[in-house]
Amino acid sequence: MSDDLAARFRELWDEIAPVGRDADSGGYLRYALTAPEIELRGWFRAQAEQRAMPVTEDGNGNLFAHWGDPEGEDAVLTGSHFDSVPHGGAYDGPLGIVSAFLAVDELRAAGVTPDRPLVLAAFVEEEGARFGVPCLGSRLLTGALPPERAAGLRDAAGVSYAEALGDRPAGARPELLGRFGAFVELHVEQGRALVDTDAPVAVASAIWPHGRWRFDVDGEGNHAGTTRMADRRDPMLTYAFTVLAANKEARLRGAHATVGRVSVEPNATNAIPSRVTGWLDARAADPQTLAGLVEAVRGKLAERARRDGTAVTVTEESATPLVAFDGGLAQRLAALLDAPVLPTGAGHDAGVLAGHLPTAMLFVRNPTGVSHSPAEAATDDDCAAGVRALARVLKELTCR
Ligand code: HGY
Ligand code: MN
Ligand code: MN
Repeated sequence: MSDDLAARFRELWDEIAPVGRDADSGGYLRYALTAPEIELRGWFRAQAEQRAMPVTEDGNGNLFAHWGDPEGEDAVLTGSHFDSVPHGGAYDGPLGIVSAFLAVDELRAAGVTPDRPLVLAAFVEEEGARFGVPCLGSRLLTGALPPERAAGLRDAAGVSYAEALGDRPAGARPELLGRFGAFVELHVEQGRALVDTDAPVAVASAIWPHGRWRFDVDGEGNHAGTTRMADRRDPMLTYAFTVLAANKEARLRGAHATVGRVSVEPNATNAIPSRVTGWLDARAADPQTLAGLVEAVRGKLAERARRDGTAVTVTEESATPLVAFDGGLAQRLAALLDAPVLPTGAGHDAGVLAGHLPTAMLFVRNPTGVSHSPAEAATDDDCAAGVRALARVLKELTCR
């Protein structure tokens, strides 16, 4: 059935491509449990139904489609997420779900009958773009995040996660997690690691440790025109200096630091801000470097606040330790696919599940090397190669 796989990929892809796409930027606004993502969840259910795959939910907002007994043990899980960052790319997340459905088609067309249940997952709020904690669905499922913390998370409009979930009973589901024997997530590559290679698919070795730190800087709101420069306690200065310091400290360490989100109160052109809030996204190849980076930035922030006469509060919003994927599994899949093995600085639900079951990731080449942006891309041929690779891996893992 593989001969027209690229065409079948494009056909299925075009069903979801318009959902949640912003006409101006071309990026996606698919926030967890909002209309576009709910529409994609409906698409997921329809695709599962077309394949006679019953769908279950885990109470946390995660969806599962089952090939085999939904209560069956030692299942192989595959899938990814639908949600996006604001104006994100098309492939980050949905590629892993669309590819999983097509991989099921490939296996069935080849007459494969798995000896283990095969489960497709759509994890909720992987980006943390609405409620602020990434991999919220997989963290709840695994117990990495207590439901009471999730219930209190609020989006920009003040809607809590509990309200967004409706009457679902969020919380750890060890009995469900215990039924999974392995997890494989296919994902678009989010850097340039495959751009200059002839490999359309790679296997992941690790995810860099990373985290998010919110820093609130409080100063004295005042009039832009009547307040002397010497009399100001301007939090925007403390914030601006911290952004520059984070950039420098990251470069010194070969790490990554980003401040991509800021909020200003009262956010008026002719008013000195009373509060500026920034969010630091920090990542490094190892935990020691990451800790050193964050410590250095916190120190620079405090030092500058003293100079500016501002007050600073730093809150760790999420932290993800180094994820070293199951080395034996990664090597086994790399040999099976004749694919390179590479680390990533991007977080994934696979990084959360890896702490609970043998987990692997497949990356599909992204010719732009750009992600979390409308410029994110993948060719239909490479996506078809990804489906073939995923089908081979799922056959390898589900057939004894
Ligand atoms: O932020 C990340 O690394 C992922 O895309 N959620
Ligand atoms: Mn992402
Ligand atoms: Mn992703």
